Amino acid sequence: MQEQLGTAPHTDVDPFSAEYILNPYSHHDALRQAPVVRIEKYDVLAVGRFEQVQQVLADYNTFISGAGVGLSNLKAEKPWRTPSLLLETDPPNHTKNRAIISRALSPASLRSLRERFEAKADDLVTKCIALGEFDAIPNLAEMFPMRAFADAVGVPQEGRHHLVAYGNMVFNTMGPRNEMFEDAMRNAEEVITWITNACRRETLTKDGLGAQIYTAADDGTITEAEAGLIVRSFLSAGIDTTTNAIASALVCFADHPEQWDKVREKPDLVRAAFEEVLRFESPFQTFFRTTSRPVEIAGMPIPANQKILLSIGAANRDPARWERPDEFDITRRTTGHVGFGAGIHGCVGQMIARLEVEVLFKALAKHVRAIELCGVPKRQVHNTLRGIEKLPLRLHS
Ligand code: OVP
Repeated sequence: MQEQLGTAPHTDVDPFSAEYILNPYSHHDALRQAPVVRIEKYDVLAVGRFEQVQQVLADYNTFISGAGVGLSNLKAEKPWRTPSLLLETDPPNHTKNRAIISRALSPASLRSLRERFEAKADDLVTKCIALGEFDAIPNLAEMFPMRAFADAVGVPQEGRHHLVAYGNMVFNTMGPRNEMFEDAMRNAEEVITWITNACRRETLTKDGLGAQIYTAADDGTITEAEAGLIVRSFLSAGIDTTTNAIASALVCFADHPEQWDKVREKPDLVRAAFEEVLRFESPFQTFFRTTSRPVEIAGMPIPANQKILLSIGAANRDPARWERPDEFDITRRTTGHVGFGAGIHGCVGQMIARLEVEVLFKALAKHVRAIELCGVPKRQVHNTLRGIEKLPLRLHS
């Protein structure tokens, strides 16, 4: 008789149910009850402990991205778009493409963006103050990346709202085919047409990050089509993530006015505060890897070709890794949080994300004494992102 090795305990937690999404933190203990758990509803494995999430992210040869980072296996099911040349691919192709986009996002490349971001942040904050009570999602959290980041990439002004819709498509389709998935894809054709056009060399401004990717096509390192797909990654990953990070940061500071006071007194704390926001309310809550071979996680045997859900949100609040994990504290040591992922697929845009948030919140610190919540924020029910749909605020100057 064959002895059964340690098997993953089953859980009926559904990370893609509205109930979970509205309050993921009350379900994370169930995901962290063992190094690996089996989610019955989708018949996938999940890791939520910091140690295992870290381990899976580090071992990119065993836990691959090339079968997609959503629930669906892109090698078995036909994907709705050409897979990303960065997110949904493995070495050696990943390595080559990553080098190209890394160069465009290098510190030297970003240095020249700061002043332009500062002017936009100052202008936007002044306007938001003048609005009195306003919805900070369209007017601030979306508006800033939509101006700062989209200008930096060099995409057309006209139709930029498609960027938010596209982000919703890309991130919601990482989950199961539920209502959120279908809702996000409702207008897919029109959105894809706009995005595809925005990624073309002829459409992009001559001096932006997008145009910089095409220099790799000019020297023959990649094809013209590959350059377009790498530009598409900017537009897929660069808006909704930052938008929801900004929205969460606003809520954190509205809920913790004493910590906003600290930032106002010492605006250089903004960068540390942002890392705590990413730990406390990780925008990219869940994604998947797929095993390329049979492997063990903490002694539990896992077959090849197995989808594994990584709960970034649970790892970033794992009590085994963090003291007072459910407390928002901008003075804590946040080093090692996995809000930007880790390893070879770790967020390639993290420096531009940090720059955007630093500049925006420094402008807020300069002009705004208090961030007042004028109602309960309305959560966005979203398969992957920790999203906010409506955020009634007043900024007191
Ligand atoms: C957060 C990310 C997310 C969504 C799309 C892509 C990347 C892409 O490369 O298309 S990283």
